[in-house]
Amino acid sequence: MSAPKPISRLVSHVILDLDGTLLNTDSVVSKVVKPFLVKNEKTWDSKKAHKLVGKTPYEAAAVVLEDYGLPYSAEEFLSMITPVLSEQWCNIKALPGATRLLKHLRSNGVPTALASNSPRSNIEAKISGHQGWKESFSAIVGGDEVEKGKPSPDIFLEAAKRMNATPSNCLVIEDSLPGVTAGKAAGMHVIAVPSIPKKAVEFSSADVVINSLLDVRPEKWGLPPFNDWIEDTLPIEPWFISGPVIKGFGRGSKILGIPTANLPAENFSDVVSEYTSGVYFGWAGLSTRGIYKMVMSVGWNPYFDNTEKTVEPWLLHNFGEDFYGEELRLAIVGYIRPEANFPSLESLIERIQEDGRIAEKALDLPMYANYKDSPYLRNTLQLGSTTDDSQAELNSK
Ligand code: ADP
Ligand code: RBF
Ligand code: MG
Repeated sequence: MSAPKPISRLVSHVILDLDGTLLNTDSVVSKVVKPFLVKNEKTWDSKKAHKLVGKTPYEAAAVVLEDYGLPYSAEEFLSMITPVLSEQWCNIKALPGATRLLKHLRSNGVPTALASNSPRSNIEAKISGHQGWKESFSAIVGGDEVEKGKPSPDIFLEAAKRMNATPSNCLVIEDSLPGVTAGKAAGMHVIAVPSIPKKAVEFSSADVVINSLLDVRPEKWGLPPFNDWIEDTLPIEPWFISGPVIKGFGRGSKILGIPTANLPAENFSDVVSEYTSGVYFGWAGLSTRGIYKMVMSVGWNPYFDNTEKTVEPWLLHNFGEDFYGEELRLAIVGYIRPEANFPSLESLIERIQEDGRIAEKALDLPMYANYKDSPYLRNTLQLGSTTDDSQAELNSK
């Protein structure tokens, strides 16, 4: 997280972007584009996916066609892809912290608008899949309702106008560079939540850059604070992942004295990509050994500046041996903090030890302890990320 600039933090209204800020639209786009590429004898390259973020459909189409050398015009490509995509609009998952933020703003009477480059009808379809979202907005502005989309300030100015708000009293939350540019051009305060990893410097025009909506601190802007933190932890909608323990960097045990049982991130990229980087905790099941408390980091380890996103669970138990290849199942139930950089190895180690103490203690609270009995943690037959069924089974417990 970058240090916030000194600003007069008094806002009365909030304006939110939709795709990439509240919704994980990218994963749906890649789910649709992937099979299309296969049909055209090409392979989807997840490393190129970030190039589509914040683009209009036409711009994104042009990028895909060029990157993969496809023999279509952007219009032809869009006419083939759009019907398939449209069917998926109501199935896009909320990003971590999105529903929590909307509920908070609504229950505290903070007028909130939705301002998106996508056409109004698509916005309606996309938010229809999320209970309580539509009612959270006092105004919704689509790209087809103004003359120019982001990076032009029009959409944000129109949203402010519809809420009878002064632009300088508005707080914009945006994941894309065009969106941040538009918010600043509108004379508003801007929080950037980049969906493109490791590009925080490019967002320097924003007032503050955060990792995920879980890191929004409304009180910094003169808005009512969240009151759902419990003993330095934030309960989340649990997520479940599993896989064989693979070789990591080998430095956790050696340099930090903190071994992590890495999981193959590509096995559940659909789940992990949604859950942005950060330090989380929960329960870990090892088929032949038992169930243990666990604290983990997801992301790029800023201290080591990794190029690959990794999932690194540290089981709070002394095994005294390696267990590579064993099936590890995780129930992730809470959030602690964003991944950070540290001035020294000692301060990184001290912070991870502190995360361990926080997780150790929090997991005894009934709200987290209950998940220790999740059938998912013991079920060794089912591989990969969970289906909705196993999640429903768990939630009904
Ligand atoms: P690093 O030391 O960087 O995490 P690896 O990920 O390759 O390197 O190896 C660490 C290994 O240590 C894990 O894969 C696991 O087999 C083993 N291990 C032993 N104790 C623990 C523990 N308490 N938590 C996680 N992994 C552990
Ligand atoms: N690495 C970082 O660079 N920044 C962090 O904030 C950070 N937090 C971590 C928190 C926990 C609970 C764990 C287990 C690891 C964390 N690490 C962090 C990752 C650590 O650098 C990694 O496990 C080692 O590099 C071993 O691969
Ligand atoms: Mg490891």
